[in-house]
Amino acid sequence: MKALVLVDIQNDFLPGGALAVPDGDKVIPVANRLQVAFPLVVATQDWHPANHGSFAASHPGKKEFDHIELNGLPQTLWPVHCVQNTKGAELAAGLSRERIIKVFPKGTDPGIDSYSGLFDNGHRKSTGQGEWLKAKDVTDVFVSGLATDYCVKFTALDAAQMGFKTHFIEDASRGVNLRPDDAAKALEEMRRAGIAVVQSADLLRAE
Ligand code: VGL
Ligand code: ZN
Repeated sequence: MKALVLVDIQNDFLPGGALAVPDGDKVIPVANRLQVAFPLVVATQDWHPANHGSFAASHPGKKEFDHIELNGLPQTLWPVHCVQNTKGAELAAGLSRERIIKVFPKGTDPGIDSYSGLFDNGHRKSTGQGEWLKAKDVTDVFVSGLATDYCVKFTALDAAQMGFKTHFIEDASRGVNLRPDDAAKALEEMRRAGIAVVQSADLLRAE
């Protein structure tokens, strides 16, 4: 059984959003085409409380994109984004919703970030997504969305670590690229972990 995992395709990660990913909106039509090619589609949703520890605003004297230690873990400080029950946290308006059978929120604990849709950054708590997919007899996970160099990469790495045959859909994803080569580096890191890099056309052709 194959599952499509749509990572954080939310307003705040689109151009004009609080933590805009360059060309982030370009993944929406690709994600919509892909959904019909999969028997199972799930999504993750970055879902932070307003005082989340990953926000620069939660640390007086610190600036956006500074690096700190948050409860023993390295943490990049982000602009306030994806605050629960705000417009910015909603899934992108253009994203088809009919086939998404479950949405997994993450990053809800103010004390720890969660780039991966499966575990928090300290691997202390599971979101339940990996276990849920296993219970549905999913063997192959296809990860796409925003952002390649953060939440997409860590979701794919955790899926591979949990034993799923994991695929990264390159053209259905975009990177933040705080440094210009971050997305390219993420791709290499995923490859080294045994994750297959594929294009949406390869998957749609097979239909
Ligand atoms: C993300 C930074 C902070 C992401 C989420 O979805 O890639 N990046 N929160
Ligand atoms: Zn976040």
